[in-house]
Amino acid sequence: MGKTFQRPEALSDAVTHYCPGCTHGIIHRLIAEVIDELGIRGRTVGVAPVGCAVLAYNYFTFDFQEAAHGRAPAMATGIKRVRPDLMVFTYQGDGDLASIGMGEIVHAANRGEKFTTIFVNNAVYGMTGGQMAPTTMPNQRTTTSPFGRRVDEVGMPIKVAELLAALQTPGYIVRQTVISPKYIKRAKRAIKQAFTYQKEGRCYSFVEVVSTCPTNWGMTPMEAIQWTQDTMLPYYELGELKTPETTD
Ligand SMILES: Cc1ncc(C[n+]2csc(CCOP(=O)(O)OP(=O)(O)O)c2C)c(N)n1
Ligand code: SF4
Repeated sequence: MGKTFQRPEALSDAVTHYCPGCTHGIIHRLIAEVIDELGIRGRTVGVAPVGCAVLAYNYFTFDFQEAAHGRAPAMATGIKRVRPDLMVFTYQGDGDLASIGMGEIVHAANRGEKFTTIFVNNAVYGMTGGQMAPTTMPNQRTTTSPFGRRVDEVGMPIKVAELLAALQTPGYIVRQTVISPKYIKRAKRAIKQAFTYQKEGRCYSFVEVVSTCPTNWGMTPMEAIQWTQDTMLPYYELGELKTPETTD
């Protein structure tokens, strides 16, 4: 009997260090499936962040680089400009991308660099113990906002996808999530579309994935999924914000 479900070739068989209920692993799998389906494993380079995905290079079977915190877009720019034949993507959390790395991502998108970003928005700094991030929800308790995020003091959470979609440069900007099979299928379609635009040399592509961090949210995996659904998704609306067709 043939196997109907197996590990993608682009995913290694290493056991990940991610916490139970963390969605980083699902996103890794989707990226690996897309890379297999597009037949690009031999010419793909990922750029790993500083954050919980810092060890991402252990989990894939293609080349990876490690960037300093927030600097993955600069490294991806260099790789892609020197080797435009390669498929290059950055994998970044919201602390990495939307805080210290905000300038990097805005300028890379605005220059229309022909790489792809997978942006994992879990509303906190996961790796360092759950501090408030630019994406933390109003009133959300974190280790640095023990009484909840005060929007009168620090403003509303930044919607990075909307921010990038406002740029005039053509690009593909989309937000999805992976909290249920229905959403996982849509997230995979978005990742595949992003890589396809890159393969065609069309534009910069950005896939935000609304994600969970049960450990730092102080929730069970199921509670984290429910909280994402009830609290994050009404604010971080899913769907395509921009396609190259609408700006070409
Ligand atoms: C220049 C620099 N500043 C700060 C840090 C500390 N640091 C490491 S990971 C991290 C936050 C990561 O959070 P996020 O990017 O949201 O990813 P997650 O861990 O949630 O996946 C921070 C602040 C660092 N390593 N380097
Ligand atoms: S701390 Fe949060 S983001 Fe990091 S592996 Fe654990 S659940 Fe995932």
